Amino acid sequence: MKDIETMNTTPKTLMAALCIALLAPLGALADDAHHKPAATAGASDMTDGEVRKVDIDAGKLTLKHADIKSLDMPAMTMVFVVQDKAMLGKLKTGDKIRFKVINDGGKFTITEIQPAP
Ligand SMILES: [Cu+2]
Repeated sequence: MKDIETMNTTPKTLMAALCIALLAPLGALADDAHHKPAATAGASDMTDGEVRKVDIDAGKLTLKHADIKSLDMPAMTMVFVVQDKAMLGKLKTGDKIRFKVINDGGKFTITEIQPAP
């Protein structure tokens, strides 16, 4: 009977291991946000980008952006939602900016925009 008990226990152990494996990257991500290298102190959560399209009515901004470390996203061109449409008022295609973006329930939302230094 020992063998049957072992057989029954193994899948549970496997499931637990899987759950930990699935949760680990999330924990690592959250942890990473608090341990940024000091090299870019002050602007560590800002990402470089170039404006491709401004849609003030929809509150959307198309950016060609550099790696976004906090979201684990490689460089690409994509559309972002802005937290406040007023942020788009002084932007135009071709502008070089630095921005702060959060993942708001799967919606990438820009919370801050600055002119590139
Ligand atoms: Cu992207």
